[in-house]
Amino acid sequence: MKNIARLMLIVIMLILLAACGKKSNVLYVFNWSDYINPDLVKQFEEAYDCEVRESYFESNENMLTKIESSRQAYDIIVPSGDHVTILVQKGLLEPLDKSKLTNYGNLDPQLLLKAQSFDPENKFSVPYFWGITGLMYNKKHVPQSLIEQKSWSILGDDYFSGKQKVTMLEDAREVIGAALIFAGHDLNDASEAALADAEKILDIWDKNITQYDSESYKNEVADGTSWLAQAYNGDALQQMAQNSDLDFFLPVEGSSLWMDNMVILKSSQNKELAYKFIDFLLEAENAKLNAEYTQYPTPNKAAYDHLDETQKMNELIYPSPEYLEKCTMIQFLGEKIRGVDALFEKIRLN
Ligand code: SPD
Repeated sequence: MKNIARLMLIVIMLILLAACGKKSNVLYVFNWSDYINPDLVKQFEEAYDCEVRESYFESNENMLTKIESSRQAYDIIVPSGDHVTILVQKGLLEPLDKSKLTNYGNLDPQLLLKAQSFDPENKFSVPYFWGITGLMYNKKHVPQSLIEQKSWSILGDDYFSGKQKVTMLEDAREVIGAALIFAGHDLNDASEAALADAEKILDIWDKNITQYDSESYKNEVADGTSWLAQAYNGDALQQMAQNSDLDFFLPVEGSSLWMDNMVILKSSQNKELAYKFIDFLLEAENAKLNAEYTQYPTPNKAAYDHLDETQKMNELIYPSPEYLEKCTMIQFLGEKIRGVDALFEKIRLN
């Protein structure tokens, strides 16, 4: 009996010790993977004596499903613009108290204006990074002659036929968007006629596509598992920094533009800490370190001004105004998204 009591005492002491070791001030952040400089997270934890628990998603759609179905109370999430609108309409976001964001003024006013297309008045979201989508390839496997045209058409090239070496993103708006652009339509055109044209193109490309994926593609082009992949620019540049066999281009026909944003969920249990985290990432030097790490274009003007010239001059990160003219921001489509999603499902499953 005595032994049992002693054992129970030891167990209770161990539980208490474990609890003491844990931080009670925890911030739950739900973000895209490889999208934050880990040193900044550590610095924030030290400065605010807290723990940041990060979890990751690979598509806006998966993020939304998780937010709506999981019992995990996230504090901050990082949706793309069209999904900010969806989350606002669902009543899931906290209107921001900008007086708590002392570094908000560092954001580029022109980009804040652009963000109003999905968040009028910039009421619920803080731009985190923007970006552009293109094609990453492995030079060891894709001959230069195929790249010269710099066209989306490479996705359907016979060179890849039967080889299972091409991937596209697990992102309906990006996949359908690329086909719409290639067919000469606006990226946000979800009319029946435009989607029918996109489908014809996707039927050709899909013969070469081995998977629609937004996570493993990064390493797979690097290790030769695949040779060509539709890719977000920062993801590609992160890989290129480690592997000189890799390269990336922006298709001549134009591409998609998007903006990912920090938002606080209404259900957040730790809003004060969430504001501190967002403000910390908005601070100029921190935003600069974050941009250097992720290789994505920053909407933080104060950070941009202090970036290294090589970064600022890199047109794969900050494309020329002429190229940007050919690009379109992914917009919220309302009910019309059903047609886009249905086509993506059809292509993926056939
Ligand atoms: N690894 C970070 C990827 C961020 C991509 N977000 C943009 C999605 C737009 N369709």
